[in-house]
Amino acid sequence: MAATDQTRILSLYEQVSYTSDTGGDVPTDRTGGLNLGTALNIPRGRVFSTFVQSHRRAAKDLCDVLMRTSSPIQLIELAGRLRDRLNENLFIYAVSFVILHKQEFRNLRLPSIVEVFPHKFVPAEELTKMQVTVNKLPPNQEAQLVIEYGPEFASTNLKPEHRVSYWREDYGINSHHWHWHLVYPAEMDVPGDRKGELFYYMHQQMVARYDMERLSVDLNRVEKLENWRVPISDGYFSKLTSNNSGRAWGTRQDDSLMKDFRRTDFGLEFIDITVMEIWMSRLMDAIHQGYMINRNGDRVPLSDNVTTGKLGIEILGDAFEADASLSPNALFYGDLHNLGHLMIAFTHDNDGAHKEEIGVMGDSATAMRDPVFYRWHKFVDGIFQEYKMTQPPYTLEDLSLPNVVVDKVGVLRDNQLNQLTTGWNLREFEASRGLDFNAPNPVMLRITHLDHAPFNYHIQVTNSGAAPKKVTVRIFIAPKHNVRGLEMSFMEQRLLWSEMDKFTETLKPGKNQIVRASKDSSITNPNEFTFRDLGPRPPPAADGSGSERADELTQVEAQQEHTDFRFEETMQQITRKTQVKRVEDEFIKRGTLVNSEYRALQ
Ligand code: CUO
Repeated sequence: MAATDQTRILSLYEQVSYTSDTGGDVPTDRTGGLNLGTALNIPRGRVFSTFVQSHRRAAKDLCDVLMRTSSPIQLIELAGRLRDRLNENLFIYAVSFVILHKQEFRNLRLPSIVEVFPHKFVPAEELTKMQVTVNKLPPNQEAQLVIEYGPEFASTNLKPEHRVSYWREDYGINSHHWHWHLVYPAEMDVPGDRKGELFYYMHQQMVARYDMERLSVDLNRVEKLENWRVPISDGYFSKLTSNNSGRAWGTRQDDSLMKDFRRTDFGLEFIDITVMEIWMSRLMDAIHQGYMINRNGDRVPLSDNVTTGKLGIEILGDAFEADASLSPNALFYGDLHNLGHLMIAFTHDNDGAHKEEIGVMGDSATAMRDPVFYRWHKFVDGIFQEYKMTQPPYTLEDLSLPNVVVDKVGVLRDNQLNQLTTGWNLREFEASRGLDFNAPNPVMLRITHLDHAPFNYHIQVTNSGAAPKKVTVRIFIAPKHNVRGLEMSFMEQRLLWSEMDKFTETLKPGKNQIVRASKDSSITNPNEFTFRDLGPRPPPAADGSGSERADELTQVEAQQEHTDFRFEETMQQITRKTQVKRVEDEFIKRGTLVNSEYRALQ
C-alpha cells in the first residue's frame, strides 16, 4: 500500500461536521447515479445509532455502495463526493466499516474516533474554552496549542456511583466499544463465525471488568436492570454534545422511569414496555424449553454441544442483540437488547414533547459513560447465563490438556512480584482534526486517562510428552475478595474473570518458561492511531520491496510509543494487589461445575 492512500483517506475524516451542505437529496451528478437507498433518511446533525434498525439499514445501504469501490482512490473519490450530504456519524461509520471489512483495504488504518468526534469525549465547555484561547492568540503564533483535559468527571462524590466515573468516562473504553460494534455489526452481512456468541462474551467481559473495578473501590457489584416498571435510581448528565454544533445529549434525572416510546423523529416505531417484557419472556421460554421457533414454526435447538451448525449461545446472541438477519424469528423474539438501549436513552423525553436529543445510551461511542449501561448489560448477561446453566458442565477432560501442567504463574515488574500498578497517564489528540478552530497551528488535547505500568507474565509449564506441543495460553485476572472482604469461592468469582491475553506457544518437552510482556497482549493492546501516527510516510524503496512491511512497522512503533507508560507526577496512583490464576487450575481442583452451588451464590 502506498503511504499516500493512508494519508489521503484521512481527508474523509477531517472536520466532517463542517461541510457546506446541510442535507437533502444528493444530485445524481454527485453520486454517479448511485442508489443510496435509505442512507439519506438520517438528517445531518442528529445522532446516528446502530441500536436503531432503520439506522442500521441506512448504514447497510451506504456500505453496499462504498463496498463496490475497489481501490482506496475510488473510495476516497466516491466518499468525498457524498460526505457533505450524509449524516456525519453515518458517513464515518460507513467509511470505517468499508476500510475494516474490505480485504483490499486491509492495510489502511482508521484514525482515532476521539479525534474525529472530540465532542463525544470532551465536554462542550472545554472545547469552547479551547476556541476562546485560540481566539486570543497573536496572529503569528508559531507553536501548537496544547489544552489539558481531565481527570474531570460528570458527577461528584455525593453519588456513590461517582467512585467509578474515572473508569466509565475514560476515552479508551468508550472508543473501544465504538470500534467493537464496527467490527461486529448487526445486520451488515459480515461473514464470520460465532457473532452472537462474541456479542455475549465481549459484553460479559466488560461487565466483569467493571465489577472488578467497583470492588476495588468498595462498591457492590452492579445490579441488573430487569424490572422496567420501577425508577432507575441513578441519573446521568454527560456534559457532552452529540454533534459539533453544540446539540446536547439528553440527560436522565435520578429515579427516572422508563416509558413507552412515542416519538416519530428517530426512525423508530412506537415501542411498549409490555412488548419488551413479552420478548424477554419468550427468550426465557426458549432457554428453558431448549429450542427456539423459527418463522416456519420449526424448532431450532439451543445447545452448545453440537458438532455442526451454530452453537446455542450464538443463536441466542443473534436473537437477543438482535440481528434480524440472523435471528431465527426476529418478529417473535424482537429486538430486545438494542431497544433497551433506546428506551433507556429516551426516558427524559419519550414522546419528544421537549424536543430533546437521545441520551448517551443511544451511541456506542458514549454509552459506557452512563452507570445504567452496566445495569442493562448485567441484565443481558443474566439471560445468557440462564442459558449457560441449562448446558452440561464442562468436564475435566474438556478443560485439561494431556501431558501439560502449569507449575507456576506470576507477574513481575522490576522486582515486584504479583503486584500490578495502575494510574493516570496522558495521551495527546489533535482536536483541530475534528473541530474547526480556525487556528494556524494544530490544537492539541492532552487527555488524562487510565493506564497501567507495563509488566511481564512468567508462566512455568511442563510438557511431559515426548514431542513439542503447540498450545493456546489464555490469561485471566479476577478479584479475590468480595464486597464484604471475604475470599470468594470460585463459583462466586466465576463471572468476574476478565481475559487479559491470549496467544499461542510451542512447548518443548520438559520444563518451559514463558515470558510475555503485557504490552503484547492481543486483547488489551489498543489498536488506535492518531492522525499524526497515520500521517505521511517515507516513500517506498526504489524497487518497491519491503514498503508494506516498513509501513506496518512504523505504525507499530507509533503505537508502542503511545502505550509506553509514564506516570505524571500530580496524578493519583492506585495500586492493587492482584492474583493471576489459570482457569484450568481452578477447574482441575474443583472438578465439574455444580449448578446448585452456582445458584446459591446468586
Ligand atoms: Cu455494546 Cu449494548 O451492545 O452496548
